[in-house]
Amino acid sequence: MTKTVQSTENVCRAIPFTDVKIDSLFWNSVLETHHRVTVHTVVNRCIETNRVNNFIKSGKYLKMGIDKPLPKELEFEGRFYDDSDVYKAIEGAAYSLMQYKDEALEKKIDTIIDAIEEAQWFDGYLMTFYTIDPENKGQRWTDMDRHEMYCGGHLIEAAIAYYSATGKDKLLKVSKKMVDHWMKIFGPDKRDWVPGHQEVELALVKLYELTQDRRYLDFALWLLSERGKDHYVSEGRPYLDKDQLFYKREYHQDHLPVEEQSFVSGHAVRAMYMYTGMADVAKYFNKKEYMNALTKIWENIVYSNMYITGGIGSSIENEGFTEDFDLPNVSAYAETCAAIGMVFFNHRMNLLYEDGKYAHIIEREIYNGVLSGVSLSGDRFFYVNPLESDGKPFEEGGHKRRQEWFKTSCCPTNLSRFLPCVSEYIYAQKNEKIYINQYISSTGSININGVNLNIIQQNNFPWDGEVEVKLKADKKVNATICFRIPDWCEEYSYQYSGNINSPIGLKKEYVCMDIEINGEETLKIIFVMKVKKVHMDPRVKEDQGKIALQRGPVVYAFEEVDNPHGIDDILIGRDTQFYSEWSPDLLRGIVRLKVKNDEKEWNAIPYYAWDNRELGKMSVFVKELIDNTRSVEN
Ligand code: FUB
Ligand code: ZN
Repeated sequence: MTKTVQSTENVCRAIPFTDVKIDSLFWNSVLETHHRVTVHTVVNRCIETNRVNNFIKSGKYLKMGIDKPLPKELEFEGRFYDDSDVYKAIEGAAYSLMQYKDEALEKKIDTIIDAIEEAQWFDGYLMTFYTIDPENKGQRWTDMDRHEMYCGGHLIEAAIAYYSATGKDKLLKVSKKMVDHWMKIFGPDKRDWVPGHQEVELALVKLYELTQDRRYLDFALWLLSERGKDHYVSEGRPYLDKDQLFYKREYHQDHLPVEEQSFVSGHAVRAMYMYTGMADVAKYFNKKEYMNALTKIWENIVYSNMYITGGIGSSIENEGFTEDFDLPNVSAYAETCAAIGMVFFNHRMNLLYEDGKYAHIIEREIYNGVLSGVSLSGDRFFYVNPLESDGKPFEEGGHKRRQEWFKTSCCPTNLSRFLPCVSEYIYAQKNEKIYINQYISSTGSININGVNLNIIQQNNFPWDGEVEVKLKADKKVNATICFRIPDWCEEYSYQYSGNINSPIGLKKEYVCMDIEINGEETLKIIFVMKVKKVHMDPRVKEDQGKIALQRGPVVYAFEEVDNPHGIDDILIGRDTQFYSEWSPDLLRGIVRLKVKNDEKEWNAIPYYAWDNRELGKMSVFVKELIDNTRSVEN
């Protein structure tokens, strides 16, 4: 039965990042580094590591004729899903190009896109691994874990981004031809297919949004509906034992039909991308059963499977979830991509439910679990984000330090496409209701019933909780402005004047005010930012008797380099005093915490900034002096 696509006219939508200009001390430097360094770094590394070359070789081989023997010099190099990195690097470059002109970068991307086009088979198929890997060439669509649609999904996202940035549609045509090929083979009454690594679902929804061609939306829904029905076929990866967690059906969220899933499981990135796709599809098809499943899953993630940093997926074994409350610090996997996936998922949930509790998580991720993935220099990355490190060199069993690149480089390329869009998470709108979800100095251009409204936010987040919002409209207009009250904030106050009605109380984590904007109105909201001692749920064994420090949205860590007497004997109790100190020359400018106990003093830095200096121990959680610990002080 054909499902009706719901009108989205009256749904809450994000103000796109292209309509929001950030001007924030903190984010300006992150974004400037991203544009100056990260974007180029990941594009160049895709070139240097032969990822781009695989496309060039595939094009040459296709020209020779796929039935001809594969010459040695045209053989595939790397891992089977490496095409996806090239696509994500293009996507990141596209977003950067929307904000900064860079002819050389654009030219470079155009050349890569030419190579991608040439690597596409005449029938639309596109994946270099199955084109030129000597043992797998021509074996397309035989193993559902081999990421063909995962790579394809990233291609779609890159194509849309590049088209939006430049108006050039070559890659978009390639991706549509690829999807046409998929839809000829797979679908109701055709072959079954369960993508072993989800991603394609959310990408298809984006393609629908751009083209309004609902076949893409239907295909996304169909792919989701394939799960949990014993359709999955995979040889498995040869280097792992079949009994391992890796092979359980939870690994790729295929253990139950998606609407019956009620707890988080398996590989964290796969899971987050799938939930994001489900939320997208739920919006267009009003699928209540998906939304109910997502609500339960969300609670299971956030209350039982998430680190204080927003990191998720604690185990290296399956790059994902194990049992509830199993959140070890030293061996935390907490992949950067999974934290990014959490943002995607929570963003959709925030818009679907107009509930600030999802934006709380986005805030936690962007200042902690995501941002820790990239060095302050913009060219070194964490794939794994532990909450504690013994400071030993990797060769002696310690943690890997930030790396220039990885054999599997999903995280650097994901960061490259994520960061330039961070302003997408600041404002949302439903008719005349405006949500301020993130406190980032910026100007958002919003349209309310044909009236242009500029919302100008000024603050010094994440270091200071005072927020000023100016509303400037070109005609008289009524609006409701909703401020998210952050989950870390226990005390806040506001000031307003003019045509602003008193706020109604807190609802779904927002305080809303009705305003008649006649020219310009100003509001101020002050979130008291104190150092908070955070306990994890007592069922998290590793953190029993321990606490972490958080100030505003920023989680802190103790690094050996700031603590000449070491960090092993840090003890925090009721009499411990905390001092916050703005340190402009340290780690690109941070608020450093000084922690004092009688004669002893320790320094803590934001977790995201750790491992940017010399090797040493690090810990987010430290011992708590029990029975002496009830107050929170500044
Ligand atoms: O398999 C593709 C990507 O590589 C996954 O998302 C990451 O977890 C890593 O395994
Ligand atoms: Zn990753």
